[in-house]
Amino acid sequence: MTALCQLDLAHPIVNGSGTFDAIAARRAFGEALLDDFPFAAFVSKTITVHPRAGNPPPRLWETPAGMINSIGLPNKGLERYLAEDLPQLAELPVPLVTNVMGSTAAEIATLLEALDDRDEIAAVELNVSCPNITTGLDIGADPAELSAVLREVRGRTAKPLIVKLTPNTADVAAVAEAAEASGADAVSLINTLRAFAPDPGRPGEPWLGGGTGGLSGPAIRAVALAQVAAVACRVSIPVVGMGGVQTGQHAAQFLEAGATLVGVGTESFRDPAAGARISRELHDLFAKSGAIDRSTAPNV
Ligand code: RRO
Repeated sequence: MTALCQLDLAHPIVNGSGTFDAIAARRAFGEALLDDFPFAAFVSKTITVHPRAGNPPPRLWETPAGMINSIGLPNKGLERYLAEDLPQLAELPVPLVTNVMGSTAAEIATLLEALDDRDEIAAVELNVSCPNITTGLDIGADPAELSAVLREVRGRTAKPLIVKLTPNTADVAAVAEAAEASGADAVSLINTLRAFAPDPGRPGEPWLGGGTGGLSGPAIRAVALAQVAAVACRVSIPVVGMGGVQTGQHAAQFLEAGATLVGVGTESFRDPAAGARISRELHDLFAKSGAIDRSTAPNV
């Protein structure tokens, strides 16, 4: 067993928010999905107070070792998430983490309050790191800004609060320290790295409808490992590490860097069962090496 913020988890592999649609997967794979669910906890895609259409297409660009997305937070909004998605997500055989984003402290407070009395939700992840939309408030890039927002909203929920940090900042460890000091129970990182894909047919113009996007996949794994290690040695709250994880060995590298849980993101687009495979590989790796089995040992 692994533990994160009082949640007992069967193993340390979770999904990165927005990279696995459990409702669509259940439609496609039926009850088999529930029998062998790929993740130890399920993190929802980001929801906002009001519905959002997302960015105009194209929304994806493939790079040599990853992809750039500019999805732009399309979601049905808080009210319809609670009414339509939550009952379905509550049927998953693992704890549910709901990911939220707001462009003001007031919006975030509204989201946290609305989720607080829903027993189906085990924890909340606050996304302060989306590089794809212009909110006018890059709260996750600056320690003081993040502290101010967290101090204003932290009391609005009794649930464990995971803050998903942005990698697009000068000193991610300083931001993580600010999150811990302002009431975060855990931090998760990294989100996508801000990136640009030129349109091959229109020199100087962006391919993506949203202009810039976020780079994910194997291309960012080395950056993610450096940021996770930098954060893990500066905070005492648990760290959920992710970025380009494709194998059990990659997951082990994140645990060795100080993560308590490991997120799988882009790899699930290629193989929807990647989470289950990676957790098996991780388990086998530790069993074979004789090292402390951090995939089953009690943790933080
Ligand atoms: O929706 C998106 O475009 C998006 C989000 Br909210 C995020 O957190 N990270 C990302 O790469 N894309």
